[in-house]
Amino acid sequence: MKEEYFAKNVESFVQNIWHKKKTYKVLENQKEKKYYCLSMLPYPSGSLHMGHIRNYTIGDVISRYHRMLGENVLQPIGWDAFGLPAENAALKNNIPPAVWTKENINVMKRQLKSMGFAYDWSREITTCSPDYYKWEQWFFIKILKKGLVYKKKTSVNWCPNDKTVLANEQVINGLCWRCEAKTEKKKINQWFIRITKYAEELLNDLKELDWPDKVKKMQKNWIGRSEGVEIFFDIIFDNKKKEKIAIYTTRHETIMGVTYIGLSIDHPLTKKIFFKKNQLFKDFIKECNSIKVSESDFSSIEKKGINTGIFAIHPISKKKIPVWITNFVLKEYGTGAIMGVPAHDQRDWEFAKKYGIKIKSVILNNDGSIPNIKYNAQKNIEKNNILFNSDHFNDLNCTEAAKNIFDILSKENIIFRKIKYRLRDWSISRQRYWGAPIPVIYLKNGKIVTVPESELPVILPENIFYSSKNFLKTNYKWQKIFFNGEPALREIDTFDTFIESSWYYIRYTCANYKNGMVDTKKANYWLPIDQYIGGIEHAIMHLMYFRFFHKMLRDIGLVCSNEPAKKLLCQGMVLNHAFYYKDINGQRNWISPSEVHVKYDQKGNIIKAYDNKNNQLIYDGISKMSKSKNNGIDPSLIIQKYGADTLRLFIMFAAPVELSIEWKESGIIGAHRFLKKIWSLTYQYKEHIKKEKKSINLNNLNDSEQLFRFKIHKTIEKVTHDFHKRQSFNTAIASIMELTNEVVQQIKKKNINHLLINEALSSIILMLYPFTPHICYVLWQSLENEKSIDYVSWPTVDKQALQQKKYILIVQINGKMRFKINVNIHDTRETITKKIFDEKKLEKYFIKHKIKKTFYLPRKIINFVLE
Ligand code: ANZ
Repeated sequence: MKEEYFAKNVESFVQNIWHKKKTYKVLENQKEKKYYCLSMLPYPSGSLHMGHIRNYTIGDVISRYHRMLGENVLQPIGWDAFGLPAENAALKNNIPPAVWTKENINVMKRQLKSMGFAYDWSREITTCSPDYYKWEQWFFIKILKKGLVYKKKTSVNWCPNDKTVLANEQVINGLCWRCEAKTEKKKINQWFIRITKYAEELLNDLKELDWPDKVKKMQKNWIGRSEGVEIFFDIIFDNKKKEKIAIYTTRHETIMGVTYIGLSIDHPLTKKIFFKKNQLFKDFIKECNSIKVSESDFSSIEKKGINTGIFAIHPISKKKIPVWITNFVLKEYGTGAIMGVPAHDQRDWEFAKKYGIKIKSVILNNDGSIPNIKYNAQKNIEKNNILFNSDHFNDLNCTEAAKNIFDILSKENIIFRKIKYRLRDWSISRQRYWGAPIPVIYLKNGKIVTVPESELPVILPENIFYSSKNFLKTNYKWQKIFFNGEPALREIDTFDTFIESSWYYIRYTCANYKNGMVDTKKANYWLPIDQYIGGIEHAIMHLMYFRFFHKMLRDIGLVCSNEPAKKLLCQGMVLNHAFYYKDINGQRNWISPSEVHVKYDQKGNIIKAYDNKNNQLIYDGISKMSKSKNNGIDPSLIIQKYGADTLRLFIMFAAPVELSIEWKESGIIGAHRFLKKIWSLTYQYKEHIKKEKKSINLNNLNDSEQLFRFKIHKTIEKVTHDFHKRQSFNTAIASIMELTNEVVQQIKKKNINHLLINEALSSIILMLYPFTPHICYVLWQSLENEKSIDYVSWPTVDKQALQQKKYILIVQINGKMRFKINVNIHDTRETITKKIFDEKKLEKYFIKHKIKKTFYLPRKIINFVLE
């Protein structure tokens, strides 16, 4: 151990040992308790950003802690290596996506290693490798044969910028989740997986999960279970009853307020009424199809429709009601037809208002008044609101009316309870090159067949010249094949990359397994994941798909658990200040933090900001570190300057894991200073410790030593609690720092008990090890411990030490602290007061003045108010 702390030397020394000894390689061991800790795998975008660093540091801290508890810990890592950015980079730099991706992986792998994460590198996965995607092709065929996959021409979300289809989940507020271009609707042939078959289970099993409520709620809303009824209405053509159509409603108690029927443009009846020849209809369809909004925005579009001139018969009043074709009724929800109740539904109201359709209110307000529906539909209807205008249902509340109406209509067999879901089947084909090929072949006779298992994987050609067109589309050499001697064509769409990330966590349990997708025995040993860590942005897509995949894998017998991950932690973002200046064209130029100079006033407000070229900068506030605002900090630079341990410590100390961190170089400096302090403390004391290493004789401790020992074990207790029960790592670190300060105080004393200092320092080093493993490795070694810290257990609390016999009471005079007194735990207030009066240093206060009042807070403070 050198006198001065050089993070770089320490870290490369320790990382070398880990690498050589394969310290974190694990095998299945039925005798040991397993712990599977997983951080979401990175996309190899080029280099690690601070968001990655935070995610992976949290995972590593938790993993190392569980290792110290004696558990068999699996912490793997891999690369989510397919995806669009590789194609864009290929176009820009004229290199094949595969080359770009692999180069990035190499860079990022080095960075991960420099952070000292305890990964089992023997299980590393790269999803663009044929060894990996072979098995998802195999799985696709398996579930296709089970009826869980189908191909359909549908209207899909289309990103005109990325020129590919997006799943519903990939459209956020009408924008592409990746490039934020406005999405469009387009009709194309797509492969789908029937996630809807699992809707009920995906919803119900949320209850089992120890996941943040926010994520569970988002999933629940996305699945969108709705309990309602289908009601059949008779349809009259040319004064004759001709058809029955079903509408879906969740509010059938409003049936007496129905003033029209609304059909979607794709409803079978719509097509029947208007033959293609009808120009009015054709124009309307064309107009509707050109509306470039996603489904989520449908309710807010301008309502439009055409009156069909056809009527439906109201099933209770038997009156004729008009049938309209509308642009706001979705084809794929419910039955694609609605009963319009404009008084009580805003969308229906907007439509009725526009076309002068009757609006009839049938439910009173909460206070019994008649609703004002002049400007809006009625809002805030509750189940106990009373009906009016509703013939023999008048005076019933909504619940009673719903029951009565149901009973009446069910006698005629025209009402049925139905459960609907918002969740749609997952469209998994992408019109992109850089993805796993879908293992399907199109025969000349129009038949579609799957690739024989013996021919898997269908390998994606890698060393290619890349153009903006879908490369597979123009690569006839690859596309044209012979199947059973007949010329045939390969599918040129590739899988949505969310497929790869839906099952990688299983493959880690048997990463090198050659005989199948999953080695069931190993998978069942490790699964479910005990702790999963990732960003909240994955709340719906990835976290839903991977639950779905797990259930399908269970149903084909490859795993036995119901859910992939028991516990989920969503880490907060890393934020930084952003600055820019506008150039002559009005373009914003975002300046990297390393080039920004800021002057502050006394209150810490920014007075002036400028860059290296002296451009006056505009402060844009604090926001997530991002490429678009150029406000990211390169982790490698921080590691180079201060070391990985400092970065790890800062990241874990700056805020509770689920909240945002504000980047502060001063915080980094503080963390570094703390590590230096521990280093020099250990350096100073290692000689004494060497000499006096005996077990502590607890009977010989004096009062102050007892108190010190109490503090040591109280800290272990607190930190353990913070780790285990609360996952509150920042407070754990704060407690370790406090104990360190106490050690510093202790060594200033004359009679130092070196054994106690050793106990304190050792506990500090052990508790810090999950956060800053490199420095702790060396410090531990320097304390003459034979066993490497990598194999030492988490410190345990000595209950005896916690039976505190003494404590410190603060003595205040007129509210100011004047003294600290050591008192026995059983001392009464009288004894304590007497002791204080006997104290020489306090004599001067009590001789001159009389005591007016005394405030006593047992075990904490005593305050004398003097006259
Ligand atoms: C009558 C009614 C009266 C409705 C009222 C609401 C309020 P959730 O709860 O989200 O499932 N609806 C049904 N199918 C539709 C479709 N294909 N496109 C657009 N809207 C559709 O929503 C169910 C409600 O959404 C249904 O209940 C129906 O309007 C509408 F005061 O029927 B309601």
